[in-house]
Amino acid sequence: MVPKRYLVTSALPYANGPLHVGHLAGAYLSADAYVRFLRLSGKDVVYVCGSDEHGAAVTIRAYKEGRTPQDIVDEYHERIRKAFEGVGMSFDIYHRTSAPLHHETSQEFFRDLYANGAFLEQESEQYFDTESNQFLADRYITGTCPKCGHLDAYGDQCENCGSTLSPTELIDPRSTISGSIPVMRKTKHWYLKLNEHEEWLRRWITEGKIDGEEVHQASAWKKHVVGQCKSWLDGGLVPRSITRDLSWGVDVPQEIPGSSGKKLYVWMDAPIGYISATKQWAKDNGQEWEPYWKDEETALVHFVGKDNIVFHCLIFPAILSAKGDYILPKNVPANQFVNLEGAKISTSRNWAVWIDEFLVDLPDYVDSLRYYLYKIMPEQRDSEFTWKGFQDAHNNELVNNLGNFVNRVLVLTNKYYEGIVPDFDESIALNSPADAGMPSWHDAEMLDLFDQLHEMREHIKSFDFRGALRTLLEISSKGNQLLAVNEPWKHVKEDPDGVKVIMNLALQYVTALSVACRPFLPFTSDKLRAMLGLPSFTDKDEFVNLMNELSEGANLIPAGNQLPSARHLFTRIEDEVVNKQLEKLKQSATANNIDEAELNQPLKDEIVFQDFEKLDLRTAKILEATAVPKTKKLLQLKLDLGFEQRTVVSGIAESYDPQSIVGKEVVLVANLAPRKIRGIESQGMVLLAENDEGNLGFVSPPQGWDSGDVVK
Ligand code: B3M
Ligand code: ZN
Repeated sequence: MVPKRYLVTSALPYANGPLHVGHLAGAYLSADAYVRFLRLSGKDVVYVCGSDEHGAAVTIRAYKEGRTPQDIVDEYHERIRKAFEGVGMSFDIYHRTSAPLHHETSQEFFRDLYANGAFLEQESEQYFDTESNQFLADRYITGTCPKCGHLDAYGDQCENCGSTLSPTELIDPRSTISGSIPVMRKTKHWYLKLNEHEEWLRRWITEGKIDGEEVHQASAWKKHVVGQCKSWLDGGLVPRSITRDLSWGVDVPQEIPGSSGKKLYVWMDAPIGYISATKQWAKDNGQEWEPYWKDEETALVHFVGKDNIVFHCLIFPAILSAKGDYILPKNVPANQFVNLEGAKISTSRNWAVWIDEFLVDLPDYVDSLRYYLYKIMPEQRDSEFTWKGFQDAHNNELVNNLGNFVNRVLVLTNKYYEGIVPDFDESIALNSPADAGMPSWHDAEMLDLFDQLHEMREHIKSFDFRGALRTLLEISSKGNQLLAVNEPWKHVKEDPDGVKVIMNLALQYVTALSVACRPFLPFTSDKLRAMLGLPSFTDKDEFVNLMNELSEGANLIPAGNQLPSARHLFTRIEDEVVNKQLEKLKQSATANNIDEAELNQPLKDEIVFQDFEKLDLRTAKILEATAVPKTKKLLQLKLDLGFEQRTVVSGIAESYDPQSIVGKEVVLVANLAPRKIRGIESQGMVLLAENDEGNLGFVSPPQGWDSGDVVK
């Protein structure tokens, strides 16, 4: 069933620190492309987000800086809001959970769940900090992780091994507030009876069904999302505490006995922040909020990072179900994490690319940052941000592909036709007169464009933004190829009519790109529209119109349209720009004791299986090993492949004594083109692993296998 409307959310960032590229690549840019595309497709969509202002991290920072929590959230709410604005996030509202409307909405949820018996009341012993005079839960207490020994595990989670913990499990616990050793004190809290939701949640997650009726397409959920939920469900859901003894947060409604000094646990109120934001949006825009949260014909989609999966797939749905008459999400397409130059992004250790700094240092490259983050988006597995990767993606794909195509078309249109889109004679556009009545090759190319845009649309609908971006660039590559094959600059004199067909078609391609790039590169889209002398967008229906015009064979940009003078879409990023950023990171590493050893080798760009298939790897045995004269690092090896022998030069002299490796079984890249090394023809390459200290070790096949066996 096609949804009547969409309500899209992105995780509410904690208002206790600035935004970095990991945030954007996690819960935000994917949602922005999705929402922009829905709007361009004429859909009724509301996109809500806002600051999550009650987390422990806010009060801990306030305590450490001698400020109030309100001070902290006021500063970071504004900084985060501005950073999102700077990178073109198209929220319909960016709200905040310290707003009274949010407190009212959260308390309404609490009252209703309390009244309908969704909570368990339980007294328990909890750690108490006698110095700061407060109970310690979640991030207020740290200690050694009982599962992995990590010294700074939190009371609710170990960031090192990802385990969910409770404060009493910590070894050598200490208060994050005062550093003191806490004591145990009795206290009463309310617990969401999550165990009572286990069965329906399991069917909802794994089958997409409620009471036997399909409510979402389970197969469209990412495997790692379902996997994480199933491991929680298989472990058995237990009642989960949803209140805390805190001074900052949403009050437990005061009429409830024992509520004094009690606040809602941040993960109880934060997801309700999506609802209060929708209410505020409706108020601001004279709309009704309830259809977006209560009508089964609404598609609710939560975009989050992988550390928020359980809260959005199990806990919040249980709260919505217990509240009654709310819809559940159709999908939670969570992303994994982005690392930075080989190490985990860390706010506390200033190991990040901060968005507000990026906007100051590289204000003209926001779309380049968006492009690169879509390109490396951690949709199925963690990925790596490197400044070199950013520079290459910009220079090789945006400048050399998209920018180059657009510039050639505009320059040639200005040169041949004074910037006026040429009309053309359909009969010229036929492959031959015999084809009269058949679609001209101009039409055929336009239909091909339709197919590519349809493919991009399917990628976006299945939350495959990397695939959609690849398709977008394929359209631009096709445009470059169109010019390279037909070489209008060579034929414009002797075949002016034929060149008009080519240039008109190329201008249709550029126009299509001005629409299709908008979900990803909104600023570039605006520039392209201006360069084509076309109106900018209202962000409504443009993609629908584009596909209708293409399917009807209509022109996207009319003949006679006047283009302004051509200008470049992108400018290259030079090495010194990137080196300056790398220098900043190096200083941060020094200042925060992030040593080289921690910076494991960043992953290279993703390849496809066809790339791997080109390699021919074989097992081999070392018959002889001798040092290469006048070198410190090189050994000359004679290898037996079973069916032949090879000479290979390998840089392992500092890791191995030659005699010690005779007879060793290794893996050889057997189809590597031979190359001369110090005058010796090396016929292949032996696979070696390098550790953090730079030592090299052979990658060996299973013991005693024949030489020449294929390694897959
Ligand atoms: N404030 C952000 C995080 O866990 C958290 C998300 C709330 S979404 C309702 O990174
Ligand atoms: Zn751990």
